Amino acid sequence: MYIHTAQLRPLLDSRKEQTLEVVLTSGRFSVKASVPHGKSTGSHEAVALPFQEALRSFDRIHKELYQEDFSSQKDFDMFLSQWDGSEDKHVLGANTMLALSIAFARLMSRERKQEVYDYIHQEFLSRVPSAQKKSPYLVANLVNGGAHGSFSSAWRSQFHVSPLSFQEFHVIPLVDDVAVGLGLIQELYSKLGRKLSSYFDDANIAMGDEAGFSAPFDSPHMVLDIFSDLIEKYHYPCGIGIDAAASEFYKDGMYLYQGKEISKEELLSEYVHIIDTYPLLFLEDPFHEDDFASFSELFEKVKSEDLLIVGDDLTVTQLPRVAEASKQGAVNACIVKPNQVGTITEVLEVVSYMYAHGMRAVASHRSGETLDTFISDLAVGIGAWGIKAGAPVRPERSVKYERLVHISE
Ligand code: 2PG
Ligand code: MG
Repeated sequence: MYIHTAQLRPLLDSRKEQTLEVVLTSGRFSVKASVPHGKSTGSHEAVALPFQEALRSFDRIHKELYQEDFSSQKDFDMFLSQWDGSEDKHVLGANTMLALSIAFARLMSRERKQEVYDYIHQEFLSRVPSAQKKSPYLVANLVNGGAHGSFSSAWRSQFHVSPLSFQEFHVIPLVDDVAVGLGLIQELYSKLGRKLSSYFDDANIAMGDEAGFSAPFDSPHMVLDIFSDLIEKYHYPCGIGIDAAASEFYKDGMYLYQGKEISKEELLSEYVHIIDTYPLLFLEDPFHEDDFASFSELFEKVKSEDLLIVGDDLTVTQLPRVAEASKQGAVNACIVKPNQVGTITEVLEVVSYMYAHGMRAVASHRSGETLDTFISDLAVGIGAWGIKAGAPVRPERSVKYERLVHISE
């Protein structure tokens, strides 16, 4: 397939920060793809370039894009990787690369009269012949702390509590029907909102980066108690998840946890206590991004089929880090964020490695999102265990859920 025109355009993400989108045309078809941005980014992620810099690189590559007849996704992505030539993608920029890679996938699927998730699935089958398409479990972030929290100025003086150290508190409906799962999340969201109004002044309840609630909780236990009470009271078939994003509160060998310096051993005991007390299903980045050993220690201690210990900043959707996590027995699941690595081909490669080594995949949005819904198609196409897409109450998050429901229909 020949690319006839390629454009790179600036775009604002949900945090009003600049990101980018690509428009590609081929023959009769014109498609768009945009990419999100993280805030709690892992230091081993591929490099995203600021728009003006990205544009300079794009100006150099885009005419070359018109010269080639690309026969497959792999062919196109290899072209991008070779043109970039760097390990961390800083020449072309992983953000531009991913937008191009997704747009190319959309063009190919239009050409082949396929849905994007079918196209991804077909690509994936060549690596994992037994792969099944399926709707993922919804890992919905309803309380935003850490780097994603919003704090009103009245907070600290009025409540004298630190903001939550953990970044995300999820509810996870354990139902196969994605529309039913979404309905449960919406119900929980409204009930949670009403409950929070009974604890806090409305002026102190804000919306965090991923559209979950942000409020002066006195500890993570308060959030977990509220979640488990709601789940129990209404018999919701739901588990609970946490993304600690621990690199964000780690400094010089210690963790600044809820306003107190604690050691990794103390943090580990806190996790064991949480796991013993609450219906926890999912625990992401419990330790600093380079501390594979503490992940393994925790994993050994709490080993259970029913609890996912998940790598995100630890594994950054990149093969060498996922392989290291597997070798060290650090996790049994990994977050899959396409913009941590840069191309669809590399995403599929790393997911096939994960499956071959008994790990589950959880496709994920970023905290600064756009209206692009590629991750929903990706999640279904690779048969991911789950998807993180935030709280379904703001367009950049809701569109991901709507796409999943539409696919399942
Ligand atoms: C995470 C993500 C998405 P960010 O840590 O998992 O929820 O946050 O995009 O800020 O890295
Ligand atoms: Mg994370």
